[in-house]
Amino acid sequence: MSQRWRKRPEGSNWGDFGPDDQRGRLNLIDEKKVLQAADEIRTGQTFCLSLPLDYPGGNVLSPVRFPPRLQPVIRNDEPYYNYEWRKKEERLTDIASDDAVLLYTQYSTQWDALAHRGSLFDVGDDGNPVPVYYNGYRAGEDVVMGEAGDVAAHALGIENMATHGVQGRGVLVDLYSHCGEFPRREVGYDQLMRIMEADNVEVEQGDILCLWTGLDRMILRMNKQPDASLKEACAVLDGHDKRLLQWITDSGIAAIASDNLAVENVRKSGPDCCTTTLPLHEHCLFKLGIHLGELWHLAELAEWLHAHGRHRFMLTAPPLHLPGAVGSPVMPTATV
Ligand code: UVW
Repeated sequence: MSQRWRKRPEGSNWGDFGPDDQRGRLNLIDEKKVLQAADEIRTGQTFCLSLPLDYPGGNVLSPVRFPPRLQPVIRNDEPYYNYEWRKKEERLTDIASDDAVLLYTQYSTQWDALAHRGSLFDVGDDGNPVPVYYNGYRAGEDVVMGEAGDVAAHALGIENMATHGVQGRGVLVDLYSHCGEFPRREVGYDQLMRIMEADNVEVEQGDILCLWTGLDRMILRMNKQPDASLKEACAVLDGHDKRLLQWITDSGIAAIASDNLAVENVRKSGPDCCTTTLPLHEHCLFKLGIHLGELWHLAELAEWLHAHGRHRFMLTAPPLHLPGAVGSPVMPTATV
């Protein structure tokens, strides 16, 4: 029993990786797993699994997240951009530019930190649910917003991923070839197992599961002017399927990434019986410490793997080492 909780959520693994664990299932990516990943390198070819970070473009997918905005650094009261140093001293030929960026950490290709989604839960076992995150870390104490609107996750921030390195074995499941673009299919346990069996895909403990749905190609095709059809396109996992959630628990997957918006379907509300809008997020981020990667660019890798009869690869995907952030852009690289 930890000081942070007397009772843990049903189906959670809180405490299994230590009372103060902040890395969750990333703990399953150990030296042995990295060597297994290295075994998957046969040609040395690499794939960039990030969209350009100004994609998808606009705000169709999420009205509250905006494309990155670059601006010049101000130096001596003027923009330090294409700056001609001869303004200071006639003899100098230097030209210099320096920029700053307003970056919504979850606008484009990203990881969700474990501080991204929590739940009201009765950790004290006294009938009083309180807002907590994975392993009982507290909203307001560990994940805080100051009066000036300054925010920081002092626990479970993205730095816990960054310092791990997030290098391991990726396993790609090609949902696109089975589900297409329209209509959107919600893939539950039965269909996922059928697809993996048909394609001979095996997932082992400590693997990072990558689900290619084809949404990345649609996003790129729309050339930063996406329309609302994106919200109804390509496969998503069915987070309400309890057998699927149980499989995620039993499989020992270290993390899940997809090229879609949220790995699972995003609905305004779920069935009446359900107390969360995003049950797969709750299961992964809150209960099991499984990080979720979203809006990755998997298309070229998926096609290459298909052409070569493979599913596994070395995946290197550390987020920005940005202490206290609850999400981060990521530039994942696959090596085959
Ligand atoms: C959604 O955008 C719904 O998911 P996430 O918050 O994980 O990005």
